[in-house]
Amino acid sequence: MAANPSHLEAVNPVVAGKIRAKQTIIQDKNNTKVSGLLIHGDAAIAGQGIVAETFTMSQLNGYRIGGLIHFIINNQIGFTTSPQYSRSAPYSSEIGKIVQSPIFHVNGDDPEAVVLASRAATEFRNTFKKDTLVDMFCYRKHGHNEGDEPSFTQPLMYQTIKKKKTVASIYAAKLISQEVVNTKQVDFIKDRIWSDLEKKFEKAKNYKLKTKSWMGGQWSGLSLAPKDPLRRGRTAESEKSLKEIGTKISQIPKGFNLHPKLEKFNKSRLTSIKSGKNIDWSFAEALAFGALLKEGYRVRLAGQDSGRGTFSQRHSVFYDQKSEERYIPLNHIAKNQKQFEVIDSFLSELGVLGFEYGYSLADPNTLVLWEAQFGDFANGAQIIIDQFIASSERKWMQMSGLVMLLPHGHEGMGPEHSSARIERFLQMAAEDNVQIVNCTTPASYFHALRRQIHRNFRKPLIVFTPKSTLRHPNNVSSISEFTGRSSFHRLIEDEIKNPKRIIFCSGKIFYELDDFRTKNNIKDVKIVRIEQIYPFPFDAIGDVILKHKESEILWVQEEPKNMGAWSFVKSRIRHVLVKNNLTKKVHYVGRRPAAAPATGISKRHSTNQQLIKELALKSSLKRVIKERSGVSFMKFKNLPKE
Ligand SMILES: Cc1ncc(C[n+]2csc(CCOP(=O)(O)OP(=O)(O)O)c2C)c(N)n1
Repeated sequence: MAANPSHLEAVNPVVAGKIRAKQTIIQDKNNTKVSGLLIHGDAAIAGQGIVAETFTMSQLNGYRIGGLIHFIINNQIGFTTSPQYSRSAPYSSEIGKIVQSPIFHVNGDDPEAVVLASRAATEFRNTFKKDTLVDMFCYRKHGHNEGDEPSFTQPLMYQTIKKKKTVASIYAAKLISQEVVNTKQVDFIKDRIWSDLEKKFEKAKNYKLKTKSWMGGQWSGLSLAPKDPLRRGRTAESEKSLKEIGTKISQIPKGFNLHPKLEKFNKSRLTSIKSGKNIDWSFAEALAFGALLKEGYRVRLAGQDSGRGTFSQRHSVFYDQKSEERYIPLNHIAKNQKQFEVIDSFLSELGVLGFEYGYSLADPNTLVLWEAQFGDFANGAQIIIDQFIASSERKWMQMSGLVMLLPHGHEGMGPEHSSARIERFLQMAAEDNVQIVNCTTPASYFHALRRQIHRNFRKPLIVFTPKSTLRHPNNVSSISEFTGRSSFHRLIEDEIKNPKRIIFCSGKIFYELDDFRTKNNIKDVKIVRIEQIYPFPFDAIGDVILKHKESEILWVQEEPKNMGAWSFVKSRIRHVLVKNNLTKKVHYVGRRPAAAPATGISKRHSTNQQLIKELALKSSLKRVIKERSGVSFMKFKNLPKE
């Protein structure tokens, strides 16, 4: 039984994902050993878009599970709403037709017919490996809940229902008339069922949650997260192994017609792995995946166009230019390696994220990642984020090691495609429910990914990922940052000693600030990158602040003031200051509050970006304080030249 939130139908793709994982674990290639049953209401199945998404995925590579059985308890009403207001189609089951599913309409007053229809549906699913539906026409005896008065809204229907005999008594009368049972036997069966239910009801009152009982099967050996804030895990990999992986994934089989640009791509990867220098973001990701596969963990990455990568950065699948044959280098690194499954998902966020979340529940030993094309599209999956990812450990003791990759950053591309809504993820973070990182180096990302598997607990990981800075010349790591005693660090501090000012920031703005600092030969401003924003690294930030008690402290972000991490970090940095008896403040530098995440005018974007850098690195504290509501180039008469 899947844990099911109140949001009707949201559980559908979660169930499908769980089934896919279970089938993969036991190598149920024909989908004969694991299947699922979804129970729907007639209003919900007709109304909720996630139903269509779950049907759409049912026949796709990467999502196929050999069909689900859908059972509609069609009581011909949705809370107080009649069918004519619930759907435009004649039947609530119409949605099944998008994959030509057979649909069995059956009278709920006839239990034998219901059993027959259900058996036929099951047999069809098992034979043809496709979704099937049973649409059981019935009625709801009382209101939506026991206290509701149904005749406020459906008076005629409820006059009829009141007069109707129950299904049990109709069926009992039929069986008695056929001399299959007698009245005494019917009463005996009824009593037995009632007393069984009563006993279980009483037992449920004393049910105590046992952590252990949730940690069985695939989860055995795992436990709840420790209090230790570092939680590093052993994530480094030997240089020899990384070189082996890096070399293997940058090669193609003989006779494979690789795109000429990808020959260069491979060549450059070979050069960097050989020299141990300039390992970029996507290469670091491939190395993280490769190391896990070699160690015996599966990796499953799904997202729109994830195989190639939205920014043409990943190229985890090569296509023969003559035959279009696919070659996935990560599946050719070692003899006993596990499988890398990379899926160009269909165009869904809600259903797809639900599926991957479900997968992660059933298999904690696969690194499961969902990638948004751009981070802002994650809001299409908000129900899965709120109802499952953020809250499921607290609500249901259900852990998940799911990774969400969300491209984020202001690059003058306009209000769309700029923001993964960092602020929303931070707002939902509490009680150690998720991990939110904004890595600024390939090695930091490498360790964050490997940490997901190499610790004995699981927590969802939200990663804000780069776009233009995928190729920033400084966004590279050396092999020593992946090997030996290297690990994930929640903060990255630069070498500046005795700074007049400390800038705390997170993510891609670091590179712009750093470039500006170098260009302007600024030597007294320290930049500290918060790589992990949640759980918030209070201790590490305290260490930096205490080392430089006299320094001014700024928070710098490129997002508008009502967005980004500011509203989350300000009270936390203040807390660190107060705790250490420091009376100074943390000051804001960034854009002023805005309705849309970014401007649609590229020039305005770059001017504001420039103002942020100037204010953060060159201006006096007095000026910073004056601009505390955020920069906006509209206010400046003499615009700086671009
Ligand atoms: C996504 C979502 N929207 C609204 C609700 C509130 N709600 C709960 S039950 C219900 C009616 C459901 O009707 P139907 O699907 O026919 O199922 P029934 O309760 O009749 O079995 C509604 C609107 C909800 N739980 N989930």
